[in-house]
Amino acid sequence: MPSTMGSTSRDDLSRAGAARAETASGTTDGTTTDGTNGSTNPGTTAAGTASTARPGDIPLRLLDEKGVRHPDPALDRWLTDVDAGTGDARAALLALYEEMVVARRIDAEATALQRQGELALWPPLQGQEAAQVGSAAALRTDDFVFSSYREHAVARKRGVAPVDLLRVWRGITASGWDPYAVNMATPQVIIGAQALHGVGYALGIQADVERGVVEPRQDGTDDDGTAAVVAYVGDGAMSQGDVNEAFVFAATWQVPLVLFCQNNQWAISEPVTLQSGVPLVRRADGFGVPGVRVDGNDVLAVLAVTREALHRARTGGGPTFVEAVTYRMGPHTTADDPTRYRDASELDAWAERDPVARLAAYLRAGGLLTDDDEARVRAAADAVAAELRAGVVALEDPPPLSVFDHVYAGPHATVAAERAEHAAYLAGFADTDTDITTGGDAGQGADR
Ligand SMILES: Cc1ncc(C[n+]2csc(CCOP(=O)(O)OP(=O)(O)O)c2C)c(N)n1
Ligand SMILES: [Mg+2]
Repeated sequence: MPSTMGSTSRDDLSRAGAARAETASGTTDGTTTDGTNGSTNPGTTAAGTASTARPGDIPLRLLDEKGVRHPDPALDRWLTDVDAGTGDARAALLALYEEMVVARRIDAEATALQRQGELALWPPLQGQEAAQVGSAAALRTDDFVFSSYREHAVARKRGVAPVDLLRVWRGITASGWDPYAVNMATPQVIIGAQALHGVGYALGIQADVERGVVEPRQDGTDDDGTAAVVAYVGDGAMSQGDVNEAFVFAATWQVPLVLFCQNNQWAISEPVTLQSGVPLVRRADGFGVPGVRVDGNDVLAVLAVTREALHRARTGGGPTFVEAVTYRMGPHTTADDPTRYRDASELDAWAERDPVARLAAYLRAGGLLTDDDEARVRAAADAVAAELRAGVVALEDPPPLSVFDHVYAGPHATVAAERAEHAAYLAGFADTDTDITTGGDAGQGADR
């Protein structure tokens, strides 16, 4: 069928999306440009500028862009541990801060490693630290996470070693870690597929509980109930069939799932406004799934809404959709040049909302982050980066033929033929190289 959409009309469409965002809500995150919603949540302030704006369109927020904490009883109720004013509360806040700083440092180191030829590719997370650390901090160890390829801070919080985060990006393995060791699946690159995987796992949790295989936890805390699943998707994934099907199944079966969308404003070079003229959170309503829009650069608000959503999931309340409004400050991947499609002014505007600086400002104002603390956190981040670098450059290339090892669980004639063909090809280099033709275990190795 002939294409009806040439490159010119695609460009026009992108511009139309951007223009629509400008007129609809002032900025691409649905907040107003005059800052009127910068400090308070719906119910205590005017809605956005769009005539069609609804209260739920304004992202819930506890820390404003200057790091000033604003009360919100509905959210504060989920933060009694970090709000307690005790030594433990301070330690918990500092731990969140350290996680975010370390995540950014790992990201910078991985980007440098890619530039130096040590990694094939890297998808940076810079700007999304609060969305990832805040949501991951709400999880129990027996919960299960399905993510895309950008959730490095979530993976770290689950216990994935930094070097394991990078294995797959070095191109030496088809995976990176044992999912069952950390209750997090390895990164999913098929956009949105992990939403369905999440629903399936959540159905399994439900079935285990119904059959008495697993007892829901009953400690008398807000964390009580069954295990739950968090599936992370991007804004671009929201237009995938898989995600929409996941919504339908999740709502039908009322599974213990949090579908957590990091709306980082871009799907590679396509702005979110191109695929939706209204906030993504409104889509949840159409599936009968409760939706909440949160400032994804506010780690406290993210922690609170994720805890509430997980509580609902654990206690039979079914799925929740979270739209965390954030921003991808770097390129889509190291193979991308975002200056080709977005203005520097946009990045500047979002830099004002930097999630790490925002939490630091809050902590400093309360005397919870001293110069010594900052130095310690930075040193810890540098140490992780140094260990990461040393670990990555020491990773050995796998034997070339091992690429055929795990295509199927058992022997397969086509794979065997391809393996033999490639072995013959490699044998052609035998006199120019040391023996690169050996290796692999012909099907059943333990390569990760
Ligand atoms: C099914 C499918 N279609 C297309 C792609 C190519 N692709 C890779 S990343 C990407 C954009 C995804 O954007 P978003 O969901 O917003 O996630 P982000 O990269 O911003 O974290 C696309 C279209 C893919 N990997 N899978
Ligand atoms: Mg995106």
